[in-house]
Amino acid sequence: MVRKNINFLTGYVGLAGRPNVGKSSLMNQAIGTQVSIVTKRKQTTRNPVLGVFSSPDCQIAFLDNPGIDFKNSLLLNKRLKKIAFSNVACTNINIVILEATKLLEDDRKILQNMPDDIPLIIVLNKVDKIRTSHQKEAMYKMVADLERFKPVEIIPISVKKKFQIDILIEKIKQNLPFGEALFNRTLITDRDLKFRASEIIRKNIINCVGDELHYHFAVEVTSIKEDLERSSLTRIQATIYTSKSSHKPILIGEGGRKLKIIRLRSTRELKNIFQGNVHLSLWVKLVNCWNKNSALLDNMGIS
Ligand SMILES: Nc1nc2c(ncn2[C@@H]2O[C@H](COP(=O)(O)OP(=O)(O)OP(=O)(O)O)[C@@H](O)[C@H]2O)c(=O)[nH]1
Ligand SMILES: [Mg+2]
Repeated sequence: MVRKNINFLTGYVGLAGRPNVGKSSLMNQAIGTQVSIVTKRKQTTRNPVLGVFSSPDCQIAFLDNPGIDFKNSLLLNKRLKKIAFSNVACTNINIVILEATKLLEDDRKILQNMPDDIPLIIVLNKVDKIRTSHQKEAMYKMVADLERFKPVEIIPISVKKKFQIDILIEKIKQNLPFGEALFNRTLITDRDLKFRASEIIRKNIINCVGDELHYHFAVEVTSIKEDLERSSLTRIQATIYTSKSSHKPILIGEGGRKLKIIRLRSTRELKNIFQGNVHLSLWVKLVNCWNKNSALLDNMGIS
């Protein structure tokens, strides 16, 4: 018989919601470091990312998921939706994140599709955007409307202002089962350095290019090697896949200027992860319709 540790609370918490509502921001804030990339563009998260919060009396394993978009019919998007829903089917608690300023049809659909047998917390993020009494009233109406999804809690928060994150953690703890820690208490994510490096590069590309490119590129780190001659130098090689030849010059920029900015910004962040100097080489490669190519999506772990 497996004995439960009655002094320790532990479990998986799934994060679900439309793209751009702040799922990754919330997880990073809760665990106190950036393990999942955040940008102002939709569908930043493509692969689920585990982020572990550990304290003396509990361990919460957050599962950050891709944003769920019911309208986009691209193969990439269909896979992201499937990944997100399958990940919230095997958790101890789920959190659906909404924006406090609006409740959209997709929010309702997501709530309707959440598993009935797993406790649900609804979080209304970005309350810092609520300024007028009219907006406040609309949010109260929204809360009343959301009661029919039978959440165990509805909590307004602002990740940006760090408002009520501690209360959310307390509510999560109240709904967690007793048990032994799931992971070593020093672990913050199960994602390897290749994945984390490719995500940092992807974030810096998203921030440097316009919306027209956002859904049309992917990053693969092909090699990470320690330099044997120069200690504390890591050499990283990565390929940026793009689906249209017209996108290549946009990514590279005049005289390679854009790619240089991406490389410099990424290198700065990679130094923190690799705790030393980093030399990053980037290549841009044309792969027609990579986001409709099931073999390539499989390779990137989006299956
Ligand atoms: N004003 C405000 N902005 C926020 C807050 N939380 C997150 N954001 C911003 O919302 C944007 C999207 O945040 P993400 O954390 O990437 O959202 P996401 O839900 O993970 O998005 P996908 O990965 O695309 O599904 C970023 O620009 C964040 O800085 C908040 O509390 N207030
Ligand atoms: Mg995200």
